[in-house]
Order: sequence, then C-alpha cells, then structure tokens
Amino acid sequence: MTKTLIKNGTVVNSTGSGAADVLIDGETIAAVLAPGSTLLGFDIESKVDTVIDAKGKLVIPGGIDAHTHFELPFGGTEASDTFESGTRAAAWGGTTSVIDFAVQTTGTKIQDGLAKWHAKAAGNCAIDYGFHQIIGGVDEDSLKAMSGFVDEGITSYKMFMAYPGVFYSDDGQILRAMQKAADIGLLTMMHAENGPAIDVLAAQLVAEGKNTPYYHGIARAWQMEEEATHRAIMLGNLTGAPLYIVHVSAKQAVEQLAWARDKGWNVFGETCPQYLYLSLEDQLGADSKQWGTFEGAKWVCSTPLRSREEGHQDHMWQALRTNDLQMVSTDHCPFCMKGQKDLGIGDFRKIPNGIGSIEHRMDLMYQGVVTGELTLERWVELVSTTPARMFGMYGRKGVIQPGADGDVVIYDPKGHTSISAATHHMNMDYSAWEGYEIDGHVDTVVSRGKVIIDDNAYLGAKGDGKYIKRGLSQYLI
Ligand code: DUC
Ligand code: ZN
Ligand code: ZN
Repeated sequence: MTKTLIKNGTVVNSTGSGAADVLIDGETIAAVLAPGSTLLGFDIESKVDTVIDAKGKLVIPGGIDAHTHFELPFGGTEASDTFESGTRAAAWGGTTSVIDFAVQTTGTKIQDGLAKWHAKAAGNCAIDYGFHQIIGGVDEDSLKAMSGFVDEGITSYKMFMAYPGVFYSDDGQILRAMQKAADIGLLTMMHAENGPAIDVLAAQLVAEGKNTPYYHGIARAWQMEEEATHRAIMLGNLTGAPLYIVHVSAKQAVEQLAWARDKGWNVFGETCPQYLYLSLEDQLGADSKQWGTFEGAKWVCSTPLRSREEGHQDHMWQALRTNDLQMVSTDHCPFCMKGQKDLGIGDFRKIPNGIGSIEHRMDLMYQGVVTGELTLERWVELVSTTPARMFGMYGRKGVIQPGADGDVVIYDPKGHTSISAATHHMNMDYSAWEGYEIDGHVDTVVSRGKVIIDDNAYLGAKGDGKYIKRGLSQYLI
C-alpha cells in the first residue's frame, strides 16, 4: 500500500488550522502530526513512498460538490459532461467527491432511473460519487420505492415545484413524500420555484415578443422563489421532514430560510457560485435596448441570475457568513452554446437550463477568503465539511483526521488561476467565467491516497472513483 507524507503545510479544517504533517497510508489518513515528528521513534520520511512538500500551502479536505447533473436529459438534449469528463474536471478543481442526481421523470419508475444512473457512473468516475434521487412525480410506486433508499445509500431526494410535465410535483404529492421522508429519516431537497405561475409569465412574455435569454430571469421572478420556499418550509414543518433548499438565489428566499431557522426548524439551504458573482444585468450586457442578445443564453439557469441592483449577490455572501446558508454547490449542468443552448434562439423557454462550474467552485469560493468575506475555516466548511455532514459522509469525508479517507487538496494561496474555455476541462464550448483572473491555485489533489492531480497534470484514471453509500444527515438540529 502506498504511503504518502504531506509535510510543512498548514492544515485547514473547518474547526481550526495549524502547521501539521499528514500521513496517508493506503487510502486512509493515518496520522496528523506536529511538523517534523517521528512516529514511535521512526523517521517517517524514510518509511513512505512519496513525500510532498507543502511549504507555504494550505492542506485542506477534498472538496465535495453535492449538486451535479452529469448526462442529465433536459430541455430536448443532455447535459454535456459525462461522469468521466465531469468528475475529471472536478478533480482538476480540487473536488474529490460529488453527489449527482439519479433521475425519475414523470411517468417512469424510480428503480429504473436509479439503475440507469449506476450504469452511467460505474467504472467511469475519476473521484468518489454518491447519488440523490430525483422524484419526478409522487405516486404509490414511488412512495414504496422510497422505503429502499437508505439501504441503497441514498439518504436525500429532490422534488421540483417547477417544470410541470417533466419533474413537477404538486403540493399534495410533496406532502405525501415528506410524510414518508419524515418517517424514514430522508432529507428532502427542494427546487423551490412556482413552476405553473412561471410558465404563464414566460408564455405572456414570448407572446409580447420578449423572447431573449434575459427574459428567462424576468419570468422566474424572485417572488416565485420566495413564495415556493415559504410553501416548502411550511409543508416540511407540518410533516416533520427536514428540508434543504437547492440553488438559492433570491435574498427574499434566504430571509425565509432565516425565519424558519430562527424558529429552530430543520431548514437548510445552498447557494452556487453563479448567484454570488453573476447577475441579470451581466446577462443583459450592453445591449439593454434590444433586451440583450442570445449571448445571454450562456447564463440561463434555474433558479435564474438575480439583479445586482436589488442586492441579491451581497446578501448571499452575508448569508454564507451568518450560516443562513450552509454550503455552496455548483448545480453543475453544462450545455454547449452550439447545438444545445441555441435550441432556444427565438424562444428563451427552449434554452436548456444550466451552467457548468464544477472545475472552479473551490477557487471561486476561495476568493471569499481573499476579499475578507470568509475565513479560511469557513471556506473549508462551506465547500467540504458541511456537504459531508449534510449528506451523511462526515468522518470519512470533509475533514483531515486519522481514519478519514485520504482526500486531500494542497492549495497554493499565492498561486493564480485563469479561467477560460480554452483551458478548462469541462465538456463545454464556452465558460460562464471567461476571463476571470483569480488568486489561488489547486496544486495537488489526492483522492483516497492516490495523487490524481499534480503539477498541472492529471495522473488519475477513469474508474478510480467509487460509489459512496451515504448515511443519514449529520447536520440536523
Ligand atoms: N436548474 C438548472 O439550471 N439546470 C438543471 C435543473 C435545474 O433545476
Ligand atoms: Zn433545481
Ligand atoms: Zn440541479
């Protein structure tokens, strides 16, 4: 078994940081030691296969992206990253575990959807992976299938208050699923937007000739997100089901989360880098008289980008500091402009919804440390430790401690990262972050003891990543 010593670095866990050496034996962290220590009198360096000098670098637990959609059939096409390309891009960016969404669409069987997802991922992933289950319509069959989730290592599932006819569940269906979830301990994840009302608004806009990508964000108004978030919270409270709102972008939705959390309810939320950095005004570009060009399709995702003038982005950063939002995922759902996003030329409703950011989440969130929005420990908490706790992997993932998986990133705080479609590893013909020049750099990535990224080279192989059977949430109040 390979033994690796990472020496001279600053180990950062969510609970604190300090100078320490990390010894990885096989796939597992064996010891976290005072710098230069011996072990039972042995000189450690002479006993290991690999020594990595992390002087001046941060040694952090591998990132966990708890919201990805590889190969998702959506909007008449399929998300352009496969499990192979998407997990490799994740590794480049310092993410060592992902949780993807197995899909049941309305009218299909959950077990078939899950089997399909296992078949897509098995033997193809660069890093470890788990699944949430999308339930695209609650009926007797799906309620029965939920009973088997925990044994499958799937302890969270997602429902949609949006996308009628595709993934949508009405309030009665949501109530029934939540009753079942409360019974067996599942975490309910909710896409909280009022889909039926959005569909009416979108049709009205298109009928008025307002059909450019910009109007995607106008149809999906913040009121639609706030209202659905409140409704989900109340249904969760009524049934006793813990609730996690995905891809929160409206400050009013955060206020709903804070209101519920102040009451001591098990209500949580994630945001994504796009809602911290990008805005509806950016999407409109300089062409405001023409309602924006089709270029804006690059940033069509749901929930949508919000107005910077209204202060949503600042509010997201604040909520990450105050723990009104607990973590940051990507909602990685990439589509190329050519042949995919362009399906919506002339009608924004036909643009496949999604942005790809899996490769840049760790770096983009590190900018919060650079600007003073976040401490180093809070950065690690948001991108690794809380995702592990929220989704039942903590101890094994999300922390540098003896017994944890050897998932470690060596991060250079003095390094530099340029983001461009010309250099990224995601299967996308554009970057939502084109031209970003940012501080910090992922130097080395170790995944269960194997060095898979080092010195700007990928050293892993498809199939390195294994399925993670997750436990129940470890974050509940
Ligand atoms: N939002 C997206 O942007 N893409 C996939 C599904 C979703 O809810
Ligand atoms: Zn969603
Ligand atoms: Zn999603």
